[in-house]
Parts: sequence; C-alpha cells; structure tokens
Amino acid sequence: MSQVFTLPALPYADSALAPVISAQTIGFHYGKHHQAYVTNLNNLVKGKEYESMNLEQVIKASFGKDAPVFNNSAQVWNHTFYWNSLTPNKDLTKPSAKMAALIEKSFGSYENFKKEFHAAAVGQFGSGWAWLVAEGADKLKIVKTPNAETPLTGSDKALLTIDVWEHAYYLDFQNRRPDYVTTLIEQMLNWEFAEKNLA
Ligand code: MN3
Repeated sequence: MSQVFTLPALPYADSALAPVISAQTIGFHYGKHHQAYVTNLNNLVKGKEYESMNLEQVIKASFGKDAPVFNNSAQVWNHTFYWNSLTPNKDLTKPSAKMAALIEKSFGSYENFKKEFHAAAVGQFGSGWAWLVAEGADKLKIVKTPNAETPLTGSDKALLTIDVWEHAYYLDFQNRRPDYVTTLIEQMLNWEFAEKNLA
C-alpha cells in the first residue's frame, strides 16, 4: 500500500506567535519549507520500500544510507516537532513541578538550562537544530544537530527543539540569531509538550 505523507496542521494560528515569529515567517517556513519537505518526500519514496513505513520508520531506515530520503523525512518530523515545541499560551510556558525538579537535577538550575540551550542554539555552526532531550528516565541534556539530523535516530528522547536554520528567523530577526533564541526560550517553550514527550 502506498503511504502518502501529509503536512500536519499548525497547532495555532499563523499569527499566534507574532511579533516574535511573524505570520510572514510562518507562511514561508510552514507553508513553503515544511510543505516542500513533505512534497519531496512523497516523490522520493514512490516505488521504494519506504512506501510501507510510517514517517519515523522512514527516518531510521534511511539514516546514513539514503541522504535525500533521510533529509526530507527528518525535516518533516523536525519541523512538526518544532511547531509543537512553541506555544502562544503563557500557561504552558512554565515547567511543571516534576519537570522543574528534573531540570534542576540535570542542569543545576533553570537559569543554567536556559544558558545551555541558548549556547547550543547559537553555537550550531550553519543550519541545524538545538534540542532538549532525555537520556533515560531522569536525566535531561542539551544537544545540537546539523542540517536535518535528529535525536530520533539515537537513543535520547527529544523533548523540545529550536530550529536555527536562517529561514526560521531571518525575516523577523535578520542575523540576530541570539535574540531569536533568547525570545523563544524566555517566552514560548511548550513545557506541556516536553512533558508529554518524556512520558
Ligand atoms: Mn526550518
């Protein structure tokens, strides 16, 4: 049976994150870039073994073996994960007591977590992603990945991500990647999503 990959709906209106992430950025980033990865993936998997797999299976099967399929499938997944990592709902931008305890245990303090996440996002040379991941059940870590790479191909569980490809911030922040990252970390991280991923 032939699998058709689809672009998941955005979890909020395209203007919901403005002015930090403008509707114009969402229009290009979600409407053009994310959609293009979906379209490319559907074209690339035609007639191949990937057609019988779900998205996560395609990412794992193509990693290190089939760059075009990996890049497009991982970018579909990473972007969906990114949209869900952000929220306009201020009630969700504070970690729960359980998550806060885990953050403190893993990073020493919430302030240190923010510093490490920021440093990874700013320090990723060129295009890529910064991630909060869980190693096992009770240790959190910050990692960064280049281009389309994703924690999904390893043993860490992804909890939150920030896209640091220039297309994520250039219309709103131009070259000021540090300001984009700071604003997301201070105002928009969806801790409810992070907690769901940890469960
Ligand atoms: Mn992107």
